[in-house]
Formats: sequence, structure tokens, C-alpha cells
Amino acid sequence: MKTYRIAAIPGDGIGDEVISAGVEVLHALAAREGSFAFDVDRFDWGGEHYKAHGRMMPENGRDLIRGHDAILFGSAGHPDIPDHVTLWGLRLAICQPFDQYANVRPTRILPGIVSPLRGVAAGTLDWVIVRENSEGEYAGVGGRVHQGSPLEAATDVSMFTRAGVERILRFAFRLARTRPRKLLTVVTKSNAQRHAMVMWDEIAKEVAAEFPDVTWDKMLVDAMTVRMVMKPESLDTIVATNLHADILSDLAAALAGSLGIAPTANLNPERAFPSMFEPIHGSAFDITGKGIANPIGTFWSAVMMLEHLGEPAAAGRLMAAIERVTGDARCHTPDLGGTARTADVTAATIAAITGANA
Ligand code: NAD
Ligand code: K
Ligand code: MN
Repeated sequence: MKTYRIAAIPGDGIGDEVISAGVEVLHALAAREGSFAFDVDRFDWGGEHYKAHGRMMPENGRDLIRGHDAILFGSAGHPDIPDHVTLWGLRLAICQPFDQYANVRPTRILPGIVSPLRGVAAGTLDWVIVRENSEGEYAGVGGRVHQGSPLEAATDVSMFTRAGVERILRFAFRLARTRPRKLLTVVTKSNAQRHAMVMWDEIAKEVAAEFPDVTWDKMLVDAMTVRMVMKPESLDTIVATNLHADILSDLAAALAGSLGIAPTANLNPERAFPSMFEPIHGSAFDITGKGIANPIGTFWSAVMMLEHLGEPAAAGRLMAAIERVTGDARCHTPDLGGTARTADVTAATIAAITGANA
């Protein structure tokens, strides 16, 4: 029997609650499928590790997870530690060296979920946002001088390489091609940002020539927020820079009902390194430890992980279980206006997987 080695990194805040639920669901799914198993190694890295050792993860942390088939990640972000320290010390310390340059974020209105957008029901909003995940605004280039003096200045340089832009655009066109509508929107801000964003537009045109079967258009990011709200049905696959797509995908998650539902895959498409799967949300300090975090974002991320591992049947079974659970208002956590707890949603999902409530 095949055994997949998974590195589970809950991180901070509600990370532990949702990742524990996700691991429980994965084991139940493997038992139901019978053709594979999961060997899950848990790594308690994050804010508490930082407090004890001065680092978010051990110096050899990446070596400990390099050989795993996939990484399941919760959240980096601790109330006592600056966000840039936790983010760069853990999530980006994995994503960037592992060259997980394609961040993929599907958005759909799941059964039983009500969009805050008037008249948008299940099936009418179906997007995949592709976020450039290795450079751009989050390249880490920049600096701060004369701190504390009136001359203080700081820069965060958005650094884009032709190779980096080409590979993410090619990835997005390839993904768009697999979707029924074969539609791609390339998002930039090339009116104001006249160097890198103009290069994006030019490369988009070049790469588009390789994909004559894909219909594509381009949008400025500010106008894109309007289109997402006013004409959601006009969009399908979307590609944008690290920062722009970070923002657009939170908006997309909210339009699909809750940040608690949305999944992410951080892919190294060449498979030279493990890819990482995580809910799009963060540590959610306001609900940490209350047992009410919505675990659906983690479960859906697990679906993406199963697809990546080459287990489409299991991925389909888990997605069907998720849709069955969201379709039942008794399984809605408070972010969806319900009273269910994380444990209730987890139990209902496992029951839907095993057929216990069929
Ligand atoms: P957040 O996603 O943690 O929370 C935003 C809001 O959404 C909160 O009201 C929260 O309660 C709600 N929410 C989020 N996930 C939920 C879930 N599963 N169920 C129910 N409600 C949920 O964003 P934030 O408040 O901006 O950030 C908090 C911390 O998380 C910060 O330290 C930030 O840096 C970090 N963060 C980490 C990641 C990551 O690791 N990928 C992503 C975003 C934020
Ligand atoms: K996360
Ligand atoms: Mn984000």
C-alpha cells in the first residue's frame, strides 16, 4: 500500500485547531479509500518556538521536510511577535527556498453558502486566482535607513524577473486551458507602475501566442475589484502579482461567503521540492482556542493536496463530503452565521466520507 509522508505545520492561532481537524479527516479518508495511507509528521514551529529559541523554525527545518510528499500548513502569526518576523521566519522561509512559485486559489460558492453579493448563487461564481508567489512585491528587497531621525526612509522594491513572470504566466495559461471556459484575465497596474508592470503586459502578450485556444484579457487591479463585485460571472482564471493577488484572493474568499472556507496550494510545479497546502486565512486571534474556527478552508486545501499527490478519486470524495457538509446549515460555524463548532464540522465531514450518514 502506498504511504504518503505529510509534514503538518500548524503554526499559530487557530492553525492547530484546523490542521488537527484536517489530519483527522485525511486519516478517515485514507481508511475509506483503502489504497493508500498517510504518515503525518507534526512540526510545532511558530511563535512559541520563536519565544523559546529565537527562530520560528529550527535552522535545519527545511531539511526535515524536504523529503515529504507534501506540507500541510496552518498559519504564521502570533499576537506577541511582529507579523513580518513570523511571516518571513516561517511561511516565506518555506515557500521561497522551495520555489513554490505558483500559488493557486480557487473560489466557488459552495452549496448552502450565501454570498454577500446580491443574486450570486452556487455555480455563478467559479474562479481560480493564480498568485505569483516567489518575487514581486514580496521579494524582500529594500531597506530602512536613519531610523528614528527626521531623515528616516524605507523601501520595499518590487522585483520582477523575466523568467519569474514568464513561468507564472505560462502556468496560468496552462491552467486556464484545463478549465471549461478557457478564459484568463491578466491583472497588473501598468498605468502607474511603468516598468515591471509594463514588462508583465508585454510578456503576457508573448506567452498568449503559445495558447491560441485560451481567450485572455487584461485588467488594472483597481478596476478588477469592481469587476469581481459587479460582474463576477465574467471571470474565470485570474493571474496577478504576489501583492495584488494576495488582496484579490481575500476579496474573492469573502465574496464566496467566508475567509474560513478558502483554500490555497503553494506549488512547485517542477516537483523539485514539496508543495505546501494551507487555508488562505491567518491565525484569527479573535477566535483562537474557542473551538469555532471553520476547518473547511483546510479541508479544501487537503483536496488540492490529494490532486497534487495524484489521488483524484480521493480528492473528489473529500470535495463531495465538503459540499454535503456546507449544504447543511447545522454544520455552519459562526463565520457563516451558524453555531456549529470545529469538531461538529469535522465529524460531519468524516461521516460524509465514510457514508455513515448516507
Ligand atoms: P485572519 O485571516 O487571521 O483573520 C481575519 C478575520 O477572519 C478574523 O475576524 C478571523 O476571525 C476570521 N477568520 C479567519 N479564518 C477563519 C476561520 N477558519 N474560521 C472563522 N473565522 C475565520 O487575518 P488577520 O487578522 O489579518 O491576521 C491575523 C494573523 O495571521 C496575523 O499575524 C497575520 O500576519 C497572520 N496571517 C497569516 C497568514 C498565513 O500564514 N498564510 C495569512 C494571513 C494572515
Ligand atoms: K494560512
Ligand atoms: Mn493573504
